Amino acid sequence: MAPVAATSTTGFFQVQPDIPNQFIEDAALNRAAHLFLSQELREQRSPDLIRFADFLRTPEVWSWVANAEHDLPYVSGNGFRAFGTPNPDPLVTSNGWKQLQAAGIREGIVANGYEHELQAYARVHQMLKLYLWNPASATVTCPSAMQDGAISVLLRELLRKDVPGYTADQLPLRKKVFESALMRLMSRDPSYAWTSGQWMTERAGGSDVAGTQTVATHVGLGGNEVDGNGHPLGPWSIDGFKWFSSATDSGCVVLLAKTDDSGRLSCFWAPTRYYVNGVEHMNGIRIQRLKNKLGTKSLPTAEVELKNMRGWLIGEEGRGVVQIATVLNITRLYNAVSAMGSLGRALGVARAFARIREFPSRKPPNNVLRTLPLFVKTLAGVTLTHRADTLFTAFVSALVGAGDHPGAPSAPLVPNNPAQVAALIRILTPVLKSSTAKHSIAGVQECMESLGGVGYMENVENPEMNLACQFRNANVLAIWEGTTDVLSTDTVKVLHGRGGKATVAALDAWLRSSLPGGPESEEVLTAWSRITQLAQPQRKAEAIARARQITFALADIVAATLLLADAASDGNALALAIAQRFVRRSATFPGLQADEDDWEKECKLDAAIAFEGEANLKAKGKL
Ligand code: MFK
Repeated sequence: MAPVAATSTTGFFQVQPDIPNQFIEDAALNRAAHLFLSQELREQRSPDLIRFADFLRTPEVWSWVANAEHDLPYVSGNGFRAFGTPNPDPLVTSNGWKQLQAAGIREGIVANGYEHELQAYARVHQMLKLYLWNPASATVTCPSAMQDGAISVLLRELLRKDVPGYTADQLPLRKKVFESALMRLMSRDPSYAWTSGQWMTERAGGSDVAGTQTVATHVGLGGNEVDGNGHPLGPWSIDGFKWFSSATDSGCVVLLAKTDDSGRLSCFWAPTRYYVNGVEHMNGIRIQRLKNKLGTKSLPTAEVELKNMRGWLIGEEGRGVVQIATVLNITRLYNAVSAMGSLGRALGVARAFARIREFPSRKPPNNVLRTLPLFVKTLAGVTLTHRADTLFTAFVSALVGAGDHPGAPSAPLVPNNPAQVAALIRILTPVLKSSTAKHSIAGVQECMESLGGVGYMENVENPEMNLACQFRNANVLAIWEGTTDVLSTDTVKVLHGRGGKATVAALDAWLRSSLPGGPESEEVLTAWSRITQLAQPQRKAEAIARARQITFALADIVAATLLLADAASDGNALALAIAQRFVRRSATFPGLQADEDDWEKECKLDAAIAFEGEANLKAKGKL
C-alpha cells in the first residue's frame, strides 16, 4: 500500500493526557501524610484533600491561571490620571489573579496553619493543601506565604511582655491594631482578608540588608487617618525605596528600616492603605514600576517609594533582622512546599503523558512511552529525589506545628522537647529551602523535557500541561527568600554560632533516635560525623567556604533518615527499596555501593518507583 500523507486534520494525533487527581496519585505526598498525620486525621481530612485536588483539575481553575498569565499586572497611567494628578492606587491585576487569590483564601491555605482543632498537626495538613495548590495558583502563594509570616510575627509580638519603644497609652491601641490585623490575615472570607508583603530588598542589596536606606522616624500618633480596621495609623513615619516588593496588592506589609545612624535595623508593620472620611489612600506608597521577570509574571512585584508611610515598630528597636527572620522562616517553608508541589505536579504530567504517548513505529504493548526503560529510569531518578524532599518538607512542617503548639501531641518523628524542636527548625529551614529549590528546578526541567517539544511550549490552550511556565516560575525558588549561597552560609553560621553546640546535639539526638538501624543507617551516621567535624570552631573559615557542600550533605542526611524511618514505620517493601537506593546512590554516602548489578531488576525497580501511585488510582477506580 502506498503511504498516506498527513494533512492538518488527518493522520496521527496524540491523545491528550488526562492528569489524574494529584492527591490520589502522588505517592510521595501520600507517604508524607502517612508519616506525619495520625491515622484518624488522615481519614478525617483525605476526602477534603481529594475534593480540593479535583477542584484543581477543573477548567475553571485553569482558565483563571491562563488569564493571570496572559493579563499581566500593570500600573495604570504609570501612576497618573488623565489630567496629570497622581493616581493613589494604580495597580491593576487580572480577574484570574483575583479569583485565584479568593480561592486560596476560601480554602484556608493560610488559615489552615492556625486551625485550632488540629493543634501541632495543623502545619502538616496546611502543607498537604499548599502542595496541591501551588502549581495551579499562578503564584498567589507568594502573598499567602508573607501573610502567614506576618501572622507569625504579630502573634509573637502580642505574646511579648516587655514592649519598649511605646508610651503606656499607645500599648492598648497597638494591641487592638495587631489583633484586628490578625483577624483579617487569618480570615477565610476573600472580601475581608488581607495578604501581606515583606519588604526588605533595596538597591544596595537583597541578601546583605545592612545597606538599607529606609529610615523610620518616631512622630507619635495623631491625625484623622485610620487603617482599614478604623484604628489610627502607627507612630512611626517611614521613608525610603524598596527595590523588589512582592505582592504590592497586599493589605499590609512587614518591612525593615533604620531608626538612627547605628547601622542597626528595626522591623515595622504597616497597613498599605488608610482612610479619611471613608476615602481610601495609599499609606505613603508610590509604585515606581513593576518588575519584568523570567517567571512569576502574574505576581505584581514592584519598585516602591515610601514617603511618610505610617507604621508600628515590631520587637526591639535595632533587632529588626531577628524579627523579620520569623517571617523568613515561614516563607522559606512555603518555598519548599511550593517547590515540591510544582515538581509533584510536573511528575504527574510526565506520568500521564508517558501512559498514553504512542510510537506509531512500534507494536503494542511496547508502543507507549512508559515501556521505554531509559525514559522510566530518568523519571524514577526525579521521583526518588522528590520523594526524599517531600518527606523532608513534611518533617519541617511538622516541626513548625510542634513549635507553634509546644507540649501538644505530634507525629512520632517530632521530638517532644521544645528546645530541640526550635534548634531543628532553625538549622533545617535554610537547608530545606535551598536543597528543595535546586531539586525542583532541575526536576521540573526534566519533566518538561520528557514531553519533548510540547513540553517547551507555553500550551496556553491547555494550561494544566504548561510545564514551561512551571519551569520559569520554579527558577525564582532558588533566588527569593535568600539565594543558595546565602542560605548555605546561614546554615554554617548556625552551626558555628552561639547555639551551634546545642544545634549539633539536637540533630545528633534526632538522627540516633530516628534511624532504624542497618548498614544504611550506619552510613548516614558516618556522613553526619564528617559534618560535625566541620562544625568545630577552628574549621569555621573552611566551613563557610564549603557551605553548599555542608548544606546539601545535611539535606541528604535528613532525607535519608526520613526515608529509612518511613520504610520502617510500616514495613513497606518499596519504601525500603527507595530508601536503600537513595543512600546507595548519593555521593554523600560513599561507603555503600549500589547493589543493582542486575540491570533488568534495576529497571523493574525504576518502574515501581516512577509509577507507584498508579496502584492507588486503580484501587479508587480512577485509572
Ligand atoms: C511560594 C513561596 C513564596 C515565598 C515568598 C516569596 C516572597 C519574596 C519576597 C522576598 O524575596 S523578600 C527578600 C528575601 N530576602 C532574604 O531572604 C534575605 C536573605 N538574607 C539573609 O537571609 C540573611 O541571612 C539575613 C538578612 C537574614 C541576616 O544576615 P545578616 O545581616 O548578616 O545578619 P546575621 O548576623 O546573619 O543575623 C542577625 C541576627 O538574626 C542573628 O541573631 P543574633 O543577633 O541574636 O546573633 C541571627 O541568628 C538572626 N537570624 C538570621 N537569620 C535568622 C535568624 N534568626 C532566626 N531565623 C533566621 N532565619
